[in-house]
Amino acid sequence: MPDLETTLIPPGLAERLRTARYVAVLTGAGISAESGIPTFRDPQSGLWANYRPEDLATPAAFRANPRLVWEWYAWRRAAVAGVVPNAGHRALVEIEARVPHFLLLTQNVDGLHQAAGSHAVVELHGNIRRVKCFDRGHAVATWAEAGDVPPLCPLCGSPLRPAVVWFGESLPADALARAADAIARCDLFLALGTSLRVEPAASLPADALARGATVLILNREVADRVAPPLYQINGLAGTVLPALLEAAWPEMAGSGSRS
Ligand code: BV8
Repeated sequence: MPDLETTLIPPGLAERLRTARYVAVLTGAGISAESGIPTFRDPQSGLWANYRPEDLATPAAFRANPRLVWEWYAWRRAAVAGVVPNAGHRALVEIEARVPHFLLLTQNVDGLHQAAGSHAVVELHGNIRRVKCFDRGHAVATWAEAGDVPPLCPLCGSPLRPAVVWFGESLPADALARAADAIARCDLFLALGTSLRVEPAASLPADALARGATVLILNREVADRVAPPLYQINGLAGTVLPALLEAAWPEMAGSGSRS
């Protein structure tokens, strides 16, 4: 008798994954939620309860109040430093190992996919653990915590900022090119833990569908739907992805993929 979680997975979807030639994945904050990182839809806590991320993650916010924006990112870096990947991240590592071609496009800036062992990762919106200077983009690996806030670039003296893509900033050209190539070539596209509200990433699942790929949208807000080539599952990534892995490759059952 299949257990509840494997019944979560429509049979056609498991077969599509097992026989997929090229799997492209788009992840959002929801895949890190079970590691303890609040999503952008979650209300911010503590000091930041009165701020909306989209009001802080902009060049204008940084120009207006560099200290406030720097300290918000310092708070988020500290929050990310203490967390580990979850079963959802690990399931994607297993899928990458089992399909001929795989590319993971993430909107997340927490580095947890790489920490879990994913290799083919494109950080569409950068990485909060990396820092650069505001004026010239000089990468800076270490800075003095005491002293100027934000710290200043040792090369050009401009204030340091997180190496992430802010609202109103263009995504890196190479990231966009790799995303476009994945859309053109994939036969299965998984949109996982994202509200699909932020462009241009939000359009990727529809683009993949239009090009003939099978698409899964998994988050906590869609209605369950089995309408091949579109599948929607309302569920927890940390539960559904290990179940999808085991439904596609039953030999995985009991391998601890769900722990
Ligand atoms: C740009 C880094 C060109 C910073 C981020 C049309 C075309 C192009 C641009 C636009 C356009 N329309 C509007 C724009 C402008 C803007 C935009 O999209 N605005 C939105 C608000 C409408 N886009 C841009 O500015 C982009 N730049 O296009 O350049 C340009 C240049 C100049 C002028 C115009 C255009 C840059 C966008 C990147 C912004 N940077 N992050 C930082 O982190 O501080 S965005 C940030 O927010 C994230 O990276 C992510 O992308 C987004 C949050 O989305 P999600 O990850 O989906 O998270 P969310 O909380 O929304 O949802 C969580 C989901 O998980 C939910 O569905 C929930 O149900 C689910 N969930 C929760 N728990 C679980 C779960 N699912 C499964 N399991 C669970 N356990």
